[in-house]
Amino acid sequence: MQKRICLVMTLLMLCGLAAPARAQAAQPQIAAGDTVVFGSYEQDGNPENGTEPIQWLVLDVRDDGDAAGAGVLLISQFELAYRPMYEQQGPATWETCDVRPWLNGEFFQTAFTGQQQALIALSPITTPGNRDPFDRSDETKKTEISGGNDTEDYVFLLSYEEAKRSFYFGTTSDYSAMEYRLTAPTYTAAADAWRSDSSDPFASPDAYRRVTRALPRLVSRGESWDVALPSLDDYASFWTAEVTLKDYVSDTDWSLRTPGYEEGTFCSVCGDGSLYQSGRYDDRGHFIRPVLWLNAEALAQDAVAEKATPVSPNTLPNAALAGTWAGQTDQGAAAFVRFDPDGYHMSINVQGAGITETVTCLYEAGEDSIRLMLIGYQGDETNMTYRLPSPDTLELTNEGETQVFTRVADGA
Ligand SMILES: [Ca+2]
Repeated sequence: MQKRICLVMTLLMLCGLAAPARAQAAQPQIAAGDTVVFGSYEQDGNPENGTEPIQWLVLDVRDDGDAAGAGVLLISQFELAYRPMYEQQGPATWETCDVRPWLNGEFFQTAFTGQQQALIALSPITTPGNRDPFDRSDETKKTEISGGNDTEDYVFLLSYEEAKRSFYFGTTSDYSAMEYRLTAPTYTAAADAWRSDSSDPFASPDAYRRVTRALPRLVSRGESWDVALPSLDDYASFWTAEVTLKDYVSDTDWSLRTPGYEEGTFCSVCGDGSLYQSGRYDDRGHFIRPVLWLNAEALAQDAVAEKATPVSPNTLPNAALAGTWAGQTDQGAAAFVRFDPDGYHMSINVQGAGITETVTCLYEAGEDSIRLMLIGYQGDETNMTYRLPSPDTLELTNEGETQVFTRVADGA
């Protein structure tokens, strides 16, 4: 509790996650954190209604100033499949595992049209090795588990290092990064995992949808796509609902291509977004989130790939709250808080007194109240009241303590 109050009463600025609020230029602007719709794959458990469009999260943007080299790094928002990394017991690396030929063969052929395939880069892939940092044996006897030979792949899995660094989206908080790694299997993938373990019928699509409502989801607008962001209640439901994803899928780890501490094991990302570095062998299955570099040209053609527009579940009852506000922490550090005009994203930035930290939050504002959920704190929330005694002054009151902030230019 102390930590939460401290983070809130210290403040911040940053537009961190707020990429969606960025001004639109003539060409579609893409930034890490955006959502892209590209390709399609069976996801809703009903093959008769065809495949469903794939929702991708942008992890990185490469702008080489030359259209041929420009591209966006995409990871599927949801886990699209449940497959063993390799079926036979024995040493395997990314190069020799079973998921690699599946991603670059059946998945590549099924999920993308020929036109789409032509816009996916053939990426040079290097997989770093791994070694148990807690190995107590003599330094000279420690052996690194090899990541295997370099490969070239259209579709691949993230390495441990890529997963660790790719999900910050402008924050400096490891908790925020963890949170952005949250995912869930599609209904189809979850049902596959369920059937590998049980002969009982799996949850209904509606019941399953309720336990995955914490995740942003595509909504068709006819000619274009929106991505509906979860409300704070929906977001908290990932941990706090009476029935959660864990009641249907006990283990939602998604696999990485980096070896674990033993040959034939692979690192993964756990259901709570933390990284599992020691790896495990499992011939039953792991959830798969495909990754690829998409040529930037693809986004200029709506029929090939499209950026989805994020839609906030909130409105802002007092527009004057939006913007960046400067104050001070108890320790004298500069603190900035930024409320985005979408009534949803908020960030806190503290600089000084030995602290440099940017964290992102979700918020809901009423006429004089603010409900704040720190991303990465498993649905914990803080409630405060606010006053705007002048257009340039903001008073925030939390547990009887009031702090005063002054408006500054965005990005100051
Ligand atoms: Ca379907």
